[in-house]
Amino acid sequence: HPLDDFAHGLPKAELHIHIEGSLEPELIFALGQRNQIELPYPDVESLRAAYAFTNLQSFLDIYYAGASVLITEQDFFDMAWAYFLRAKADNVIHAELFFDPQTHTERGIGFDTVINGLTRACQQAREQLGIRAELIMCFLRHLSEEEAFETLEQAKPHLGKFIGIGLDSSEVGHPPEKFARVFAEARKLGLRVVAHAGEEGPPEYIWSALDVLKVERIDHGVQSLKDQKLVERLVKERIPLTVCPLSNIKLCVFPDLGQHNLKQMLDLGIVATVNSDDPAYFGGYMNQNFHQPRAALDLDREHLKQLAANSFEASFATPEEKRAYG
Ligand code: ES4
Ligand code: ZN
Repeated sequence: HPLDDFAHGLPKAELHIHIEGSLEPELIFALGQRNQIELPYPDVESLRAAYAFTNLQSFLDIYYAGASVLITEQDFFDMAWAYFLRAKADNVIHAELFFDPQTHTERGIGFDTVINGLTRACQQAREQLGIRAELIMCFLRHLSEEEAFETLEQAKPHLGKFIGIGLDSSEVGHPPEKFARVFAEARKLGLRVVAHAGEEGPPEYIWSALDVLKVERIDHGVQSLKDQKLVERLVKERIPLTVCPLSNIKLCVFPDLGQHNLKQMLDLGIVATVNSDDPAYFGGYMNQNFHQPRAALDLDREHLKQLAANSFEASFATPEEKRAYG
């Protein structure tokens, strides 16, 4: 479709990608072999066949298992580099990558190993691909506040290597307020702040992410349209939502793309962006997250232009970088 060529050609920023969710089954098996790690699946095909999710938790169980093959700094580099090559092919010129240090430190992998491998890939992406790449460290919300504080301590020697913090993993039952104090400390350190909210959880979690954690963007936020007052606030304050259409379908947040609320968001004036979330698990990188909703929701040229423009507005690029992006 000509509009898909148009969307493909637009320079874009990707703001919601879990780098561990870019680990393709082929790379999981290659790293498993390199590190002599037994996987509970005999081959790539049977692993891929297990990617049939019913909700967020059913996905997270497999996602954490996949990440168990990551051992060395080179493994983290290789994972991120494979993502940057895909991003380049989709005309992503700015990327803010989530990483989950606790998924690795819990298995005895050093915080330094994780962040140094990822940082080297980000540097190489700038130098060789012209992609401005930044890291955002996420706390796992199913773990305790104390464990989040320990992770922030481990991160302090690396403050120049990541621009902000986020909050991910199992949402329902783990409201933003649980992390009020650790987010306050991170803000004092000058870090940017985002959180997943309103993916499966209620609009109340979006309110508390804004009012208690004082986040600058909401990751997902698709439940916000249930709350008229919240919509008014998102529009008025230009609070961006990093929406992940294919993710929402794979995790059964919406029954199909034709029922996704992305187009409504744009028509209401919400600063919505499109992102891939965990592309190796959800069936597509950035451009697929433009093409499939474009077809299912009959998005027009203006919607697509707005999504690309929103991605830069919502990004943590500096004002100078934003000017350079046009
Ligand atoms: C995630 Cl889709 C999603 N939601 C919450 N946490 C996550 N971690 C990785 N993908
Ligand atoms: Zn996510």
